[in-house]
Amino acid sequence: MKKTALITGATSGIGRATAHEFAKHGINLVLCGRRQQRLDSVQKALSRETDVYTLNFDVRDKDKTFEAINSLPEAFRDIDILINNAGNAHGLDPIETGNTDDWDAMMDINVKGLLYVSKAIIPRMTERESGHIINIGSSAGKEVYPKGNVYCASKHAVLAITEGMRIDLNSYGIKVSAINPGLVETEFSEVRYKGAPNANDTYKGFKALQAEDIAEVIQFAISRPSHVNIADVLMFCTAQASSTIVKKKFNTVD
Ligand code: NDP
Ligand code: 8X3
Repeated sequence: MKKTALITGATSGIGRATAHEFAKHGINLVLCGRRQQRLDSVQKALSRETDVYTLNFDVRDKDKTFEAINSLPEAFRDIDILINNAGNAHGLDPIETGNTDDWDAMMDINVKGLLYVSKAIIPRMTERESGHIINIGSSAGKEVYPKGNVYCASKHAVLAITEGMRIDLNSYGIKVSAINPGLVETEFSEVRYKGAPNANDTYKGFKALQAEDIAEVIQFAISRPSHVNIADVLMFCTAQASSTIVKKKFNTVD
């Protein structure tokens, strides 16, 4: 029987690449995001390969999140795979000058949004005693770097929540995994730097991970036999050794 995956943040970057990867493997898709045109175009591209349903909601809005997920038609209601991916960094400022709206956005989206989506999906997984939840953390969930403060905190929280989920859902046979990438070339930097013209300089001078690299690892994790859980993965591009050590062509340490 075909499996169904719900992916948050499927309009861009890692989420969209995962949707493409899953479609290749015939997995039915529920694609979530706020940008309807993007959802429509991903749906159009993938509908030739699999069944696709889209949900437009902001994960910060608890009621809308539950409303959207509870509105899924019967054919998409049983989610086998949940990819909690929606999230971003907002700003890169030292703590003393940090912007409280940025802090709210990161905690509300990356942490509370992930919890709301999970809360809406988990009951049908526990009922069926099966499912796989993959939380997209970050290397920022494993180490803290200068000016990373609140983003790092949000991703440390994602890691703690992942471990808590794995413990609490253990008796139901539900797999819980964290995939934690380092630098991935997506719209992430545009969002972090609020569309500044040099936002994409982040990825200059080295070959960053691509969204497809992460999607392939996610596909690997969800395709393991039922007795195998890939619990935690830290992924870097070859040029990256840690959050602060990146070998760049003209500039070895940033
Ligand atoms: P992108 O900016 O390319 O994608 C972010 C996605 O999240 C978009 O689809 C966006 O959709 C969605 N999203 C953002 N805010 C909300 C919201 N309030 N409600 C619903 N959806 C939202 O970035 P990435 O693909 O790189 O990021 C995906 C995940 O990977 C994030 O959790 C990020 O922290 C993590 N990550 C990224 C790394 C990187 O270097 N790029 C490294 C490590 C982890 P829309 O705007 O349509 O709502
Ligand atoms: C995104 C990677 O290094 O910008 O999570 O925190 S980093």
